[in-house]
Amino acid sequence: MTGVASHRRAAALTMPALLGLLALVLPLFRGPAGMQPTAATTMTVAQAISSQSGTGTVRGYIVGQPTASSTVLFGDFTADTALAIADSAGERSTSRMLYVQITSGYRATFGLQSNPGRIGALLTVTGSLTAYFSHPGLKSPTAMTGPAGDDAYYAAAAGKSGASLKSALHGIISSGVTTLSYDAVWNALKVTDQDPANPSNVILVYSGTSRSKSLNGGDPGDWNREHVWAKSHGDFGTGNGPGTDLHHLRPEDVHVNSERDNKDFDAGGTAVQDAPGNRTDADSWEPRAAVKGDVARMIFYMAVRYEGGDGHPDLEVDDATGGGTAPRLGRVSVLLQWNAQDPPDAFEKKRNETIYSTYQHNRNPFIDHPEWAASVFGQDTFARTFSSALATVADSAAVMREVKWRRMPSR
Ligand SMILES: [Ca+2]
Ligand SMILES: [Ca+2]
Repeated sequence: MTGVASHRRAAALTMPALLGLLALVLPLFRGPAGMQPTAATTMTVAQAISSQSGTGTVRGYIVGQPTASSTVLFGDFTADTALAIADSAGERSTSRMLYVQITSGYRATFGLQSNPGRIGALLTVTGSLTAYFSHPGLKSPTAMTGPAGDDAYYAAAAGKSGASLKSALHGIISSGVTTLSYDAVWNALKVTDQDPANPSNVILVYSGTSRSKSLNGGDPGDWNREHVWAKSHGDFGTGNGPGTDLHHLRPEDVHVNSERDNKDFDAGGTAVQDAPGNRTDADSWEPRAAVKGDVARMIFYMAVRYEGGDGHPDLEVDDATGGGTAPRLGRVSVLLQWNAQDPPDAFEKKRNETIYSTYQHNRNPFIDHPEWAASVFGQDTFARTFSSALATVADSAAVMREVKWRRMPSR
């Protein structure tokens, strides 16, 4: 009991202190205000490659770590000193990449060895357009910023953790939101879930299949609109709101969608025949490895976005399966593991960006900051579970004392 309490106190003290320090230090990394670029001068990576002189501001997707003129690491990063950016998040050809030097002040924030989750994220960088690793490059950066999600958007969450972080994020992702009709979701999914390798198709979330966008519907072989947060868990239906929120709606095969039904998420079960890598049993569904984290982050988003008080139920995670129609979805302990196992990839980040810029104008904070999931749902959920277990034990003890007390006089 003492151990848990002191652990919570330590976490509560150190997280805000660390984040507060970051908030103080981060602005220093951006260089003097006079050197901030104007948006009008921002170049694409292709423009920067063909214009290797003077200084410039370039925006592109982080694709890897260059180690030689024609070698870029796409994983297992070995240093924080260099980045490759491209106009497409899935670029693999080094001839279409710009190599960016990361000087010491930017390494902790942007280096890939320390921040592998930055792969696929947008980077805006200002510096000297000159060869680096004998390749078109940008050196001596004077400003580096991440996607819109990084800075201004999350300002109200700076320095917060646990319940206060959750509350700040709820405010951020619930303001200025455009809600879609359920009918509009069809066309939106054709954009957000487009197959990067085939613009005529969408990728089905659980099965991983690439299927024609035009096969949307309710017949066998069609894809339809899967509510990853099953809509019966809170019974929110398909009116504008949680039932039409693109952050948890995904294309899925009609049959696979009905197999998942309204099951909670948990590990285990038997293999799902037409959705390789997925498993299911009577009360739970385990998605394929490549989308385990995506599923977790969608559920975390829903629990933070919907807090009641706006005509919609307060959706919350719990650590159970088979919870029925209560506005709860589990199991949070497994979802936290999946979030850590399967960090946000380029597809998921681009999807978040598209929902933000084109449709709903709000973001999934756990795609931008997967580390926030443990702060919001980890120690707090654990502490809640623990304190309710302790309360139960205390209640039982009180009942026992009362039973004894009442029995005493009669004897
Ligand atoms: Ca994934
Ligand atoms: Ca909630």
